[in-house]
Amino acid sequence: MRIDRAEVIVTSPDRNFVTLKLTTDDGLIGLGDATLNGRELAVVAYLHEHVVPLLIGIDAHKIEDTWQFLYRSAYWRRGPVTMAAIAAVDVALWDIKAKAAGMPLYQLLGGASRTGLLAYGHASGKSTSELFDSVRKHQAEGYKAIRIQTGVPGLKSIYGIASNATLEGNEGKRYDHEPAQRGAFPAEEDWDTRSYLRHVPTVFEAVRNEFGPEIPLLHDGHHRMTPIQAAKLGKSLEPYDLFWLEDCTPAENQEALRLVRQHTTTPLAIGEVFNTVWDYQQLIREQLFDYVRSAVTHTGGISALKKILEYAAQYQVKSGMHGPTDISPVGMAAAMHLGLAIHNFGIQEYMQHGEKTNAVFSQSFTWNDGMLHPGNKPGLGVELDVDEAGRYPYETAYLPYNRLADGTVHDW
Ligand code: KDG
Ligand code: MG
Repeated sequence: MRIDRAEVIVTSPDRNFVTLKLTTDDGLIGLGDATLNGRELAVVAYLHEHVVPLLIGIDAHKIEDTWQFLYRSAYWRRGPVTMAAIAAVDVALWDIKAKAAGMPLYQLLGGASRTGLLAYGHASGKSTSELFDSVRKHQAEGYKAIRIQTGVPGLKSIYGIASNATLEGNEGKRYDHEPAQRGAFPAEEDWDTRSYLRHVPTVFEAVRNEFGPEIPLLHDGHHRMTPIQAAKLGKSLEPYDLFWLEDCTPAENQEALRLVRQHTTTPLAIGEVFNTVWDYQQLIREQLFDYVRSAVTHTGGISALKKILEYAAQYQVKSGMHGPTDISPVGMAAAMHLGLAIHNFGIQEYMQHGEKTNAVFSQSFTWNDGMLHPGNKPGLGVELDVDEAGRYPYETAYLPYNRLADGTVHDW
């Protein structure tokens, strides 16, 4: 069974997605997600110029060998572009192998370790009443775990608030349900850490008073704090029993979490911008955090993320795979198959794609009573309608960036 055709498909139904489609000489199709939000075309070029030509004629069964070949033969290792490209090949090959076996992919990864995957959604509001409405809406949709993001007095726009899109100047720019916006230049947002640190605990207190102690609540700090600021936030959120505090410090400094850890028992999650096990090495070995945030799409695929999660399991660190709308339905399906099979599953982020996206990618996963399941079709369970994809050409879009009141660029 050899790779006969490799195509890179770019489509922008509700937002941009990059998909690798491999076809074998006996007609099996494998899909892999290579979407890197705001830098999509860099991965397209990497795949087109440097990966696709190497794939034609390879034995589609050789998943590990192909992974090692793409990683080591490039010499220039790691990095989000390289690892998203390798991930797409890896996932497409797993899709093909599972189809050839006539099994849903999770069976090849060891079989189901649970009946479904607990998922969390994104509730947000500029004001507390808007936030409460959003929590209720998520509960009505079945979510049993909810991320809480809130507006901060004095700040015009802030990460994670769906209604940022209605701000003056942002009309019509937002697309899908997350912060990237169509347009030729990143939108500017504002930031003030002291106001944020003062406000967030009051919001969690209000949410606990309104919705009770049971519901798992999460929060994303989105890389904005220094270690001591993050320690302070973690400590002040302890009474509200968070499931996790995510990306409290910039992710590239692994040592930052040592200080945070010394001060707080609030569980920590990090890693959505990581791309190899090397980014996690110290964090896992020193048990400096609790949840691995990597997506299959950004971490070299199922083969590589499975190894990271198996390493993490030795230290009681669990999965919390990244699942915003910039992970395509193909990437989400890969996450669900892996999450179902591993022992140390923690929680899955699940934001839900829009109707146009679901028309391009038909999917077999189920969403029942707050739990996801990848379904039982052979392979990943996702099909790409190429004609439908062709109706939505790529559109330039960027994530926003932050400036402080004095004009200094800050982490976003
Ligand atoms: O592309 C960037 C988004 O995926 C990111 O901002 C979403 O932080 C995020 C999350 O936790 O979902
Ligand atoms: Mg995040």
